[in-house]
Amino acid sequence: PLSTSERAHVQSIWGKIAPQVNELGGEALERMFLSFPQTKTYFPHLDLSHGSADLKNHGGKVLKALGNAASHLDDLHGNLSSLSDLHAYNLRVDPGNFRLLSHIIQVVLACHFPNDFTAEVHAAVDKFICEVAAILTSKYR
Ligand code: ZNH
Repeated sequence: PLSTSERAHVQSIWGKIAPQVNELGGEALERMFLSFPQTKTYFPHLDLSHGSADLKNHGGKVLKALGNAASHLDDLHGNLSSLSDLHAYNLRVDPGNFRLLSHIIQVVLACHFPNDFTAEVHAAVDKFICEVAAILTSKYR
């Protein structure tokens, strides 16, 4: 679980992300698809071209879900329960891809918030996304 200061770091950086989830989320997806092309296989139905509305829309959903989780750190399992079902039973995303997305989100934060994304905030965000990913992949079998 996250310590008190890790929680504060996660919540403060998510306060900066919240007003621009579609832009930042779209950029994260675009970077993920370029750096790790195998992740594109889950999105044959979306327009993955640079700056597309689909990228922003889906990227926004992912970052919003993380922001929502960041404000429910005492009940992450409850907060993520339906998303966990979706990823395990419907989407069947290879669990390894969560590490890739986590890495990419951190690159986006480093680019956009160079002053706020200190080593400590970085470590807290990494731990947070790792906990979320563990929950989203916990129902796989
Ligand atoms: Zn996921 C979906 C979140 C990861 C793939 N996702 C989704 C959604 C959300 C999310 C919110 C929406 C839902 C609804 O609509 O209801 N994810 C998320 C998160 C994470 C993730 C938070 C981490 C952290 N995913 C992921 C990965 C992948 C994915 C890694 C791969 C690569 N997702 C996905 C898909 C989908 C989703 C495919 C579906 C889409 C559509 O729309 O179709």
